[in-house]
Amino acid sequence: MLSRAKSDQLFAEALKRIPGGVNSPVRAFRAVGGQPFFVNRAQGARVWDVDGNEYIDYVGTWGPAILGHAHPRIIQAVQAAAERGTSFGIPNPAEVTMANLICSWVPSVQKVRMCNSGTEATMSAIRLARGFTHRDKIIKFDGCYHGHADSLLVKAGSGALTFGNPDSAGVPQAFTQHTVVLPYNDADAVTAAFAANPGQIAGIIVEPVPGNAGLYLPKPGYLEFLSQVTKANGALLIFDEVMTGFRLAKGGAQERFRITPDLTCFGKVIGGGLPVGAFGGRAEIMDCLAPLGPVYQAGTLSGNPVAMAAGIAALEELNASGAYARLEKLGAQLEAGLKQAAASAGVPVQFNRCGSMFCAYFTSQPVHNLADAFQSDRERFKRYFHGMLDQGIYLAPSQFEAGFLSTAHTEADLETTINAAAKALRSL
Ligand code: KE4
Repeated sequence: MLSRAKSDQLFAEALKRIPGGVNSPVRAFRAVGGQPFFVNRAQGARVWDVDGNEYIDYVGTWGPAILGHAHPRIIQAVQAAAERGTSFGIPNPAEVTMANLICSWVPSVQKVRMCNSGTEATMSAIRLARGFTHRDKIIKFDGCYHGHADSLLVKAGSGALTFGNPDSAGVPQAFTQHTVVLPYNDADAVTAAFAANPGQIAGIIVEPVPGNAGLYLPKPGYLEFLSQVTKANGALLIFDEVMTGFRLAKGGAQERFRITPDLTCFGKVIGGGLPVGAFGGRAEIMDCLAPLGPVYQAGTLSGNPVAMAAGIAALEELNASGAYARLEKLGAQLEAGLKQAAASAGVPVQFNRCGSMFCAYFTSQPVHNLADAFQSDRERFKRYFHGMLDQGIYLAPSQFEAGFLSTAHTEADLETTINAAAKALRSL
C-alpha cells in the first residue's frame, strides 16, 4: 500500500476551502472510494504525487496530454509567449495561426471561434444552431456529456415526446424543456423525435465516439444516419469533438468515420494543457456570430496568446511526429494485453477502444450505449482501480470515464501495465 500522508493532509485542508476538496467533481474519487492524491509534477507518461509516488498516467488530464506531460516543445512555446505578455484582449497573431491550423486540418470547419473550455464551445455552438435555424429544440443522447451548460444538464427523458428533466439542482425546468434526450445508437428514436417535433429541432449534438460513460462506439451507419436525418429535417449536426478532436485522427472522429458535420466543438488537445475551447463550421453558419451577425458570444481570455502558443505547439508536434500511427499501435498493444489478462484471470471484461481512447467494462455483455454500460459491475471496477493504483498505474477514477494513451507511453510501460492488470484482476 502506497503512503499518501501528504496528499491526505492536503485533502483535509482543501476540504475546508474548496467544495468537496476539488475544483471538478470527478477528481474527488467519489466513484471509486478513498481520497484523491495530489500531484505537483508530471513528465511524459508519468505523474508524481506529493508523497513521491510515481504513476503511469492513463488519464492524461482527461485528454489534453496526448504528447505526454510537459512536452519540451510546448513548454518552450509557453515560456516564449509568456515573456511577451500573458494576455492582451487585443487580436494577436497566434489566433490567426490557430484558426488556420484548425481549418486546414478539419475541412468541415471553414471558420472557427476560440473560447476557454469545452463547455463554452458546446454552449455557444447550440446557441449558434438555434440562431441560424430559428428553432429552439436540441437532441442530445444519454451518456453523452457536453459540459455543464444549463440546457445540457438533462436526465434522459422517456422517448421522443418527453423532454429532458434537469439533472442538476439549480437548473430550472424551463431551461431544459427544449432538450430532447434519446438513447445513443438508436436510429428509430431519432426518427420518432423529428416526427414528433416537426420543424422545431435546431440540431443534434453528439459525441461521435462517446467517452463520458466509459467508451462505446457508433454502430456501423449510425453517424451517417445522423448526418442524413439532420439534413432531411433542416437541422444541424453538431459533433462534440472536445475529446476526440485531433486525437482519433489528425482531423478527429469526423475524418476517421468520414462524416461532415455542420458544426464541431473542440477543446483539450488544442490547448496543449492550457484552458482552450473552440467551435467552428460552415462560414454561412459561423457568420451569424457577433460582431457580424445576431448571435452573441464572447470571452475575455478567448484566443489568449499563451494558450494559443501551447495549442499551436501541440498541433505542430502531432503533425510532425507520426503521432497517430504510434497511438494506434500502442492502443492495439494495450487492448490485446488487457484482454489476455482478463481472459487468464477468468474475469468478464468488455474492452472498448477507438485509437488511443479506451474503457474496460466489468460485464460479459457488449456495451453500445449507456444502458449497456450500467450493466458493468462497479464494485469490481472499484477494486480493480485501487489494485492498479497501488501498483503505480493511474486509471480514470470512475467506470464511466475513458482512458487515454499518449505518444509518451512506451511499449515497456504497457507491459508493466498489463502485468499489473493481470495481478489486480486475479485478486478481484
Ligand atoms: P470542459 O468544460 O470540461 O473543458 O469540457 C466539457 C466537455 C465537453 N465535451 C466533451 C465530449 C467532454 O468530454 C467534456 C469534458 N470531459 C470531462 C471528462 N469526462 C472533463 C473532466 C472533468 O469534468 O473534470
